Amino acid sequence: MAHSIKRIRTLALVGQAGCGKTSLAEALLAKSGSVPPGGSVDKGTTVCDYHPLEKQLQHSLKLAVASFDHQETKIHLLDTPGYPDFLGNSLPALAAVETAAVVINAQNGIEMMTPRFMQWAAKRGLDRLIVVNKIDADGADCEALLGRIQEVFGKECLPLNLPAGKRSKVSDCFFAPSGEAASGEVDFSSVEEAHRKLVDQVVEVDEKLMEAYLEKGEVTPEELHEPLERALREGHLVPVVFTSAKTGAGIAELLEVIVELLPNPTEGNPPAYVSVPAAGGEPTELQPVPDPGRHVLAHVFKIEIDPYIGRLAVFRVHQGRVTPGTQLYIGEGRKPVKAGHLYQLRGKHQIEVSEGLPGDILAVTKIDDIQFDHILHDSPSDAHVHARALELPTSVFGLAVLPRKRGDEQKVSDVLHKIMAEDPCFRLEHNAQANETVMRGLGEMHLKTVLEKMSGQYKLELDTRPPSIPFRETIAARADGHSRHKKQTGGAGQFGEVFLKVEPLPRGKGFEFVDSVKGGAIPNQFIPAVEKGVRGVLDTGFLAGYPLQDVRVTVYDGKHHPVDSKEVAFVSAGRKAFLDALGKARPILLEPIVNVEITAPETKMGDVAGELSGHRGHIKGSDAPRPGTVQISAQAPLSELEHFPARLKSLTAGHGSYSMEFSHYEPAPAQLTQKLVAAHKPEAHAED
Ligand SMILES: Nc1nc2c(ncn2[C@@H]2O[C@H](COP(=O)(O)OP(=O)(O)OP(=O)(O)O)[C@@H](O)[C@H]2O)c(=O)[nH]1
Ligand SMILES: [Mg+2]
Repeated sequence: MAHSIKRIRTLALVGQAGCGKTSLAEALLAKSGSVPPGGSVDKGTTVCDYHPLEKQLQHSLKLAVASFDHQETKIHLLDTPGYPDFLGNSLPALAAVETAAVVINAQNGIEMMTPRFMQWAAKRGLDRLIVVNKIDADGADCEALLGRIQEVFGKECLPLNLPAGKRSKVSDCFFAPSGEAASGEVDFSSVEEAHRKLVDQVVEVDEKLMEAYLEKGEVTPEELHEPLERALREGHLVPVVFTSAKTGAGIAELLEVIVELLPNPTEGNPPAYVSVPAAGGEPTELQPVPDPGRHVLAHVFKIEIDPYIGRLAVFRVHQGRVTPGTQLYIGEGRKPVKAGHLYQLRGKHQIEVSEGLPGDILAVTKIDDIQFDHILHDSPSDAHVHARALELPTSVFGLAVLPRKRGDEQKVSDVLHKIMAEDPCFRLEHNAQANETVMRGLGEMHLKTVLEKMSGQYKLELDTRPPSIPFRETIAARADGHSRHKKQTGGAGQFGEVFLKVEPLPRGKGFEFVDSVKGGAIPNQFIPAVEKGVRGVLDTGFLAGYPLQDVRVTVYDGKHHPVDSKEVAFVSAGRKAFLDALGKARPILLEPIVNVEITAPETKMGDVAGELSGHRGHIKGSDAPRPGTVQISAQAPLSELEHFPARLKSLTAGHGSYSMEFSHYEPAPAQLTQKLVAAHKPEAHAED
C-alpha cells in the first residue's frame, strides 16, 4: 500500500512485567482485524511472545514488533519485556518511536518500573501516554489510581476516557464535543469535567486558541489538534486511557486515540543524532528530518538471529526513503549493500513491502555486517553519524560457564556470540589466566534465560560457577635461589646448576629476566633454557596457584658439564632455583581492588555504606545528582562483592544501580591468603 508519513504511528508499550503489554498488543491487533481474536499469553498464542521460552515462562523476553493497518493508518507497535533483567531489550524500543505507552496494572497500581519508564521516555523526548490496563480485575480502583498517577507524575496526566458500566467499558471524554457523554454515566468523575480539564490544559500552549476558548467557551477537535500535539511533545499533557485487554473494554477507544491523537513522525520530537568528526574533535548534534526526499538515515535497534532465516536487522527509518534497491552503507563501512527485500514485521512473521518512509519500522535479512545500534544510510558522507547513546545499564552479574560435553566448545562459543549480537546487555569475557569464559548480564534471571535458551533451542548444556577472582602473587623481599640438576642413570647424564636472585618490582611492572652470568659459567646457549624454566613458574605461582607478577629474576652464576649439560637440565634447574628463591622472598597474595559507583535513593545511603564497609570497602565520596538520589564512590576488594548486586537490589527495592571497574592490586589480608593457600592443592608444586 502506498502510504504517507502523516498516516504512520509508532508506539512502544513499556511497563512493569505482567501489566499486560503483550495482551494489549494482541487485543489491538485483533480489534483492527489483523489477527483472529483469542490469542492469549496464558495459552502461548500471542503474536508478540513467539519465542518458545516466552511461551513457557509467560513473560516477554525480547522486543517484538507488530505492524498493522487500521483506518488507513500504519501502526508500528512495539511490545517490550517489563523485567529489569531484560532492559537491554526494552530500552532500545524508545529509540524507534514517537510515543511511549506506559502501561500500569490497575490491580497493582504504580509499580517499581513505572516511574523508571516514565523518566526514560521523558528523557528521550518522547510523547507519553499512560494506559491503565486490567480495569476488569477484582479490586481495581480506577479512581484512586488516577489520583495517585496525578500525584506522582503530575496534574498533566489527564484521562481521555473514563471507565463506565462498572469497568465493563469506557466513555470517551475528548472527541465528544462539549463533553456530552455518548453512553450515559461513568464510574466516577464526569465526562464533562474530564473534557473541560483536557481542553484547559491543551489551550495553555496556544495563546490565541486560549483567547478564543475563553470567549466562545468551546473549541473544536480540529482546532485542538495542533496544540494537542505540541502539548504532548512538550510533556504538558500526558493522556491517560483505561483498558482491559481481557474483556476488550477501551481497546477500540485506544485504537482511535492512536490514529487520531498520537503524533505522526513529523509531529514528535525528532531523535537526537550525533555526528562524530572523522578527524577527531567534538561531536555535534544533528537532527534527522522526516523527509523522504533527503538522504536515508535509519537506526538499527534490534537484531534477531532466527534459526531458519538467519540474521534479521530491524530498523527505524528517520529520514529519506528506503526501497529494496537502495544502496545502504552500514555505519562506518565503506562498501554499500543492497537491502534486497524489505520486510514489515508482525511477531515472527515477515511481510514483504516495497518501501520505507520516515517513521517506518522495517527489517532486512541475511546482511551479517549489520549490528545493533548501526546507522544505515545511503551517503558515504554520513559515515560519521551515530544515534544518541541508549544509556543501557551495565552488565556486571557474572557466571563462569563450561560446556558439559567435551567437544561442544566451538558450538557453545558460536551460540553465545549469536546471543551477544541480539542482546546489547549480554557480554562475554575470556579470563585467560583462569581459562574460563564468563558471561555477564543484568541479573540472575537474565543469565538463566540465556542458559535455558542454550539448552532448549540449541541442545547445549553448560555448567556454571561464580567467576574466579583474578588474584595475583608477588614477593615482598629479595632472596637468592639455587638448584643443581643432576641425573646419571646409565647412558648419557643430565647436568645443570643455576644461582639466581629475585627482587620485588613496583606494582604493575610485570616480570623481568636478567642474565648477568660472567665467564660462561652457564654457556650462552643454555640461558634461554634457564629463562624457560623460570617463566614456567609465572603462570601457576608459588603460594596458591595464581600468576606471579612484579618480580625481577637475575641469573648470576651456575655450572655446566661439557658432555652432560643439556637444555632439559637447565630448564629444570632454572625452575627449581626460582621456586627456592620464592620460598625465601616472603611471597604474598595480591587481590584486585575495584572502583564502585553506586546510585541509590537518598534514604538508603546509610544501608549501602554499611554494606560496603562490612565488606572491606571504603567510601571515597558522595554526590547528589538528582534530588532524592545519592551517588556513592567507593573502593572495595572484588572478592568481597560477589553478592553485592543481589544485596543492593534488596536494600534499595530494586532502585539502586552500580558500575564497577578495576583499579589496582593490593596485598590480600592474612585470613584470605590462608584460605586460598589451603584451597590450593598442596601437591601442586611437589617436585617432579
Ligand atoms: N484480568 C486481566 N488480566 C489481564 C489483562 N491483560 C493481561 N492480563 C493477564 O496478565 C498476565 C500478564 O499479561 P502479559 O500481557 O503477559 O503482561 P506483559 O506486560 O506483557 O508482561 P511481561 O512480558 O513480563 O513484561 C497474563 O496472565 C494475562 O492474561 C486484563 O486486562 N485483565
Ligand atoms: Mg509481555
